[in-house]
Amino acid sequence: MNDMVAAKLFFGKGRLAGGPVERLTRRIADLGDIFSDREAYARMPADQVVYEVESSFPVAAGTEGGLFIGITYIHPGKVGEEYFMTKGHFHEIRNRGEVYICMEGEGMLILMNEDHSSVWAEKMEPGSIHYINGHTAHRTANTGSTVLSFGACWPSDAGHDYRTISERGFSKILVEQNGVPTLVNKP
Ligand code: S6P
Ligand code: ZN
Repeated sequence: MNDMVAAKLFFGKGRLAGGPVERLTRRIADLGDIFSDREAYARMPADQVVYEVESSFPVAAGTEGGLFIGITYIHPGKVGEEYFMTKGHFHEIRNRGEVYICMEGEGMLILMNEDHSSVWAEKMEPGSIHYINGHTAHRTANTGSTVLSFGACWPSDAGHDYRTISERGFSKILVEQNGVPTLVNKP
């Protein structure tokens, strides 16, 4: 058996274990291009953790037909009225889809079509399963007061296009309005 293959992983004590797992942490300082309220962003502690991702890559990146798995943990918080969220991306190979399964907390999966003309959102709650079509940018936001965690599974040749989102953003942002998560046009 290929010893690089993470044949079986366990989610225990709130962490992924049992195979080779890569961990990354995104802090406020890493997310300068995603939050809309620049003044509120400047007031945030640069080292505050916004989200963490644990990923397992059983095959080499670019392998056609393989799958990667990961768990994302988004901490509760806001920058101004905008909820803590992931950078968001299209897949480099645009037609590659993905599945998310919410494990704990509450949040929203924010989706945008390829020409940026349409943005919509699905509520995430423990047990909700989300099919993300190819050609669709995806980003998640924590709208609750506890950690939002969700599992993800995506094709190992999908790749990530962060640049398009970094340059143009999503055309709508998710903010709290009267206590309710609301999509509004990007200012
Ligand atoms: C990968 C998948 C997730 C995200 C993670 C962080 O295709 O969609 O594992 O990587 O939720 O989001 P982002 O946008 O910073 O990669
Ligand atoms: Zn993805």
